Amino acid sequence: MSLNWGYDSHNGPDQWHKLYPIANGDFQSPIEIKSSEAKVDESLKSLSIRYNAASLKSLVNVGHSFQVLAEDKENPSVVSQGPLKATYRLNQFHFHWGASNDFGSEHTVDGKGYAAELHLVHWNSDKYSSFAEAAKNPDGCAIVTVFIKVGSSHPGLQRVVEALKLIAAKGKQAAFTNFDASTLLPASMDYWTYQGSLTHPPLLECVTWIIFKEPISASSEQINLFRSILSSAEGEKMCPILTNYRPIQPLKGREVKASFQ
Ligand code: GRE
Ligand code: ZN
Repeated sequence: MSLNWGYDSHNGPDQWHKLYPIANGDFQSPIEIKSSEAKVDESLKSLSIRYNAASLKSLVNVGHSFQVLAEDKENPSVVSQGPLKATYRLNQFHFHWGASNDFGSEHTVDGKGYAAELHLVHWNSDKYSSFAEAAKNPDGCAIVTVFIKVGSSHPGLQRVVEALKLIAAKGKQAAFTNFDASTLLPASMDYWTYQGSLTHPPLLECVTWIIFKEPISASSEQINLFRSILSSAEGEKMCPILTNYRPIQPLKGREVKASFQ
């Protein structure tokens, strides 16, 4: 694998194990959710999400995707309850997508993928002092996940996609404040949960995944704008990020729980 991992054939998901052997570990993500095999768990509490619009700060092009970064020290946005035994702070959110609207989500449900997938990435601030420290532990991170299907335009997402022109090239950053990330959540709080990993290097097995059953809709124009951001830096040959999802990984005996019947 070349110096930098990515999603091309020479540096993509099939190559990652060479530098990150945990790629073949027992708790890797994403997975296919088989809805009929998910175990309904009556003891799963409903999720508590308390997002604070003031905690979002900036938008950054990280070369393989873009991220909306949160201030996670003071007045953080948090998630707790559900399968979680602690309070987890929002660190950033980002999306995964594909070259066409037929695929692009990382997780799949009963063999079906969605056009895109939103990851709201949180870390356990009751036990750890930073995202980096938390990510070394199985109870370190919680990623709240929302599937995105193609349909009507999403008003909450519109502010995000309109700002992408400010960060077209790798390494660019722009202010992105006063955004209520809860506008990106579906109406139903029904979810699946399982224990897994970050879906790109370093692929650490630190994630309690919380995956909402109900997708949100975005227009094909909005998803097209994801595909307009570049993996190349300013002045380099322009290279749009057409795809950035990892294929599904083996379940290896893990249990997927459902919060709903
Ligand atoms: C991921 O989703 O794979 C991820 C993060 C944050 C840091 C590293 C990482 O969400 O791999
Ligand atoms: Zn992700």
